[in-house]
Amino acid sequence: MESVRTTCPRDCYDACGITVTFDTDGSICSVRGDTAHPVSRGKLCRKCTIAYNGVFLDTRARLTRPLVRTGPKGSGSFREASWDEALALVASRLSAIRNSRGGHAITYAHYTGTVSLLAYWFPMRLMRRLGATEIDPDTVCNKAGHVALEYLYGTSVAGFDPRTVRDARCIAVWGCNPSATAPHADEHWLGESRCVRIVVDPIRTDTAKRADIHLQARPGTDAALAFALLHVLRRDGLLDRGFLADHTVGWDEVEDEVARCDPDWGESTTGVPAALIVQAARAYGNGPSLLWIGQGLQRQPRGGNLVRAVGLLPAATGNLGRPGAGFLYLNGAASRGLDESKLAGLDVYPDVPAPISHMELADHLADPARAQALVCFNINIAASNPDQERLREALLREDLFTVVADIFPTDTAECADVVLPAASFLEFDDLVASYFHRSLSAQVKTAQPPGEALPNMEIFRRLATALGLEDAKLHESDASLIDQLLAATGTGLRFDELAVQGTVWRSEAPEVQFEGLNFPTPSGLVEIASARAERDGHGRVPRAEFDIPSGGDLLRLISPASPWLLNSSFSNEPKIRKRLGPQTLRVHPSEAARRSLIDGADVLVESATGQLRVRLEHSDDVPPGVAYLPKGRWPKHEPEQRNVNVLNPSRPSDIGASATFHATEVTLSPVG
Ligand SMILES: Nc1nc2c(c(=O)[nH]1)N[C@H]1C(S)=C(S)[C@@H](COP(=O)(O)OP(=O)(O)OC[C@H]3O[C@@H](n4cnc5c(=O)[nH]c(N)nc54)[C@H](O)[C@@H]3O)O[C@H]1N2
Ligand SMILES: Nc1nc2c(c(=O)[nH]1)N[C@H]1C(S)=C(S)[C@@H](COP(=O)(O)OP(=O)(O)OC[C@H]3O[C@@H](n4cnc5c(=O)[nH]c(N)nc54)[C@H](O)[C@@H]3O)O[C@H]1N2
Ligand code: SF4
Ligand SMILES: [Mo]
Repeated sequence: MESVRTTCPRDCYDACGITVTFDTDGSICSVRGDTAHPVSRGKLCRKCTIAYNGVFLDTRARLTRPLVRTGPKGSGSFREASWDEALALVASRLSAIRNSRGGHAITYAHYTGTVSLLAYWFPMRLMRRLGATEIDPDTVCNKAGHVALEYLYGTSVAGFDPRTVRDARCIAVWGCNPSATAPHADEHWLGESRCVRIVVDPIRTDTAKRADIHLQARPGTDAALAFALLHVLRRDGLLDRGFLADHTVGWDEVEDEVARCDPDWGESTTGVPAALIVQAARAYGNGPSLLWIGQGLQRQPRGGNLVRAVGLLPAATGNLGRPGAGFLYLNGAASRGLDESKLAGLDVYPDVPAPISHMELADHLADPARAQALVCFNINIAASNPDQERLREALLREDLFTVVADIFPTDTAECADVVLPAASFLEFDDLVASYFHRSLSAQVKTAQPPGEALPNMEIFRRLATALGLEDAKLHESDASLIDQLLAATGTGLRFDELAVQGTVWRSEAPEVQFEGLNFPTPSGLVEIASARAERDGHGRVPRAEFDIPSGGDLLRLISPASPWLLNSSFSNEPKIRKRLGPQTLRVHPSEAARRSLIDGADVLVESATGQLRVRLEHSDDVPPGVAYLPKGRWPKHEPEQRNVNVLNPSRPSDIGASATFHATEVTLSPVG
C-alpha cells in the first residue's frame, strides 16, 4: 500500500493536510489526516472524515456524465449526453444570446465550493472573455467586512500570521465560531495558547464555553460594544496615543463618542454586564493582543459599520506592526506572493460589466431583460442564497438557459438545462493557500475522476473550444498555470517537490502584520476617518450604532455554520444526515415557555419571506430574544424541500451590499 499527501480545499480556515492510502488495485482505501501536518496533526474534522471516505468516493452519489434536461425545469429529469453534445448545446445557446443581447445577458455565479486556486479562478477567464455579468461572489458571505477593513486599513486580506500567537498575551475572537468553522485552529491554535481568550458571540458556542471571557452581546450591537471597550481603554490610560498620532487619521472625530459610551451605557445597549466590558477591555489593552474578526460578525444589516468599529481596537491600542499583535479577517493568496487576478484573466479581459450583488440575484434572474442565461460553478445557490423561494421561482424560468457544473446533483443542478460533472479535489492537481495560515499546499491527484467527470479547468477549456475561442489564455494547461504560480511564491519548489512536503511556509519565522506600519490606504495611515467611505455614501467614521431588539413575539434568527456541514456540502452524506436528524431550531427555555412550546415539539417558524417547519430544542446556549438554526441543508432532502434560507430575505448590508443572514425576525408557533 502506497500513500499520497494532499490538502483539503473546502472553504475552511484550516486547510488540513491529508494522507490518501490505496488498495492493491490502486483505488482509494482511505482518506485521513496527515500526521506530519502542523494543522491537522493526523486528524481531519468529523465531517470530512466521514464524507471523504463516504459520498466523495461513492460514484452513485456523484455526477459522472453530462446531463441534458428532458422534463420540466427543476423536476430532475435528464438524459445523459456526451461532452461534445452537451458543450455544443451550451455553446450554441450562449453564442445566440451574445449575438442577440450581448455577453452581459449571460450571468455567472461562482464561489468557494473549492478554494483550490486553479479550480476557483481559471473558469473566470472564459466568463470574462464572454463579457458575462458576474454575481459578486463575496456578497453572499463576507463583502461588508472586506469593504469596511479596506476603508480602515487599506486591505482586508493581509491578516496576522497565526504563528505570532507565541508573542501574544490576549486573543479576542469576535463574531467567529472556530469550534465549528475552524476546528483545528480552535483545538490547537486557540486551545493551546496561554493567552487570555475573549470571545464575543451572542451564542454560547463551544469556543465561547472555553473562553476566559465571553461577551454575549445581543446580535447587531457589536459597534456599541467596541465603543464601550474603547471608552474603558481611554479612561484607564490604555490607548496608544503615540500610535494614534503617528499612524492614524481621524481619532479626534470619534473620541467624543467614545467618551460618551461608558460601560453602563454599553451594558444597556449590548446586554453585556459592565464589569465584563471593563475586564475585557483591560485584558485586550494589556497586549500584545490579537483580534480575529469573524465573517459571521458582519452578516448583519449594519455589518460594515460593525467591522469598522471593532477594527478600531488594534489601532487605538497600537496592536499593529509588532509580534503577537494585529487582526485577521482573512489571509489572501498575495501573502504567498500569488496574484489571483492573473489567474482569473483580469489583465487580459479587463472590460466586463459591473458585477451585481447576490442580494439582487433573485430579482436579476427573474427578469428576462437582464438575464438570459446563468452559468454556475463552485456554488449551490438554491440551498445557500437567501430568498430561497423567489430564487427558485426565478431558476424555474423556462427561458433562462442554465448550466451548472458540480460534483454532486444539488438543488441548483436540478434546476439546470445542462449539468456538467466536475472532478473532486482528489482527482486533479492544484494549489491551496489557506486563508488563515500563511501557508501553501499541494492538492495532488490521487484517483481518476468517476465516469466522465472533469476538473473545472478542463470543462472551461473545452467550452472555449466549443465556442470557437482559441485565445491562448483560455487554453493554458494546468501544469503551466501551477508552474507560474509556484515561481511567483519564491519558494523555489516545483510541484512534485511541494507535493512531497505537502505544506510549506514562505518564511521560517512568523511574519509581522504591517511590519513598517505602511498601510495601503490613500494616506498611508489607518483611516479611522475615511474620505473614501464618505464618497461611497457611508459615514466618514464608524459610529456606536446598535440594533434595538424587536421585542414582542419576534425572535432574531441566526443561521451560522454547523460543525457537521461545510456550507451546503456534505448535506448529501447519508451518515451525516442521520447524525443531524431533522432541522432543529434552538431557543432559550424562557422563550419556549412563553409560547408553551415543549422541547422536541415541531414548530412553525415564520418570517416576512417564508415559513419552515422544524424541530424545537430548548438551549441555555442561546440567549433570550434569539433563535438559532444552522445553515447548509439540501432543500430537496427536507420534507418541505426547503431550508432556513426560505426565511432569510435578500436584505443587503449597509456597506458592500452583502448578505445579512443573522438578522432575520421570526415568530414561532406550534404545529398542528
Ligand atoms: N442561512 C445562511 N446561509 C448562508 C450562510 C449563512 O451564514 N447562513 N453563509 C453563506 C456563506 S458564508 C457562503 S460562503 C455560502 C456558500 O454556500 P455554498 O454555495 O452552498 O457552498 P459550498 O457548499 O462550499 O460549495 C458549493 C458547491 O460547490 C461544489 N464543488 C465543490 N468542489 C467543486 C469543484 O471542484 N468544481 C465544481 N464545479 N463544483 C465544486 C460543491 O459540491 C457544492 O455543491 O453560503 C451562504 N449561505
Ligand atoms: N463546519 C463548517 N465550517 C465552515 C463553514 C461551514 O458552513 N461549516 N463555512 C465556511 C465559510 S463559507 C465561512 S464564511 C466561515 C464563517 O465562519 P464564522 O465567521 O465562524 O461564521 P458563522 O458560523 O457564520 O458565524 C460565527 C458566529 O457569529 C455569531 N454571530 C452572529 N451574529 C453576530 C453578531 O451580531 N455579533 C457577534 N459578535 N457575533 C454574531 C454566530 O452566533 C456564530 O457563532 O466558516 C467556514 N467554515
Ligand atoms: S473542512 Fe476544514 S477541518 Fe475539515 S478537513 Fe477540511 S480543512 Fe480540515
Ligand atoms: Mo463564506
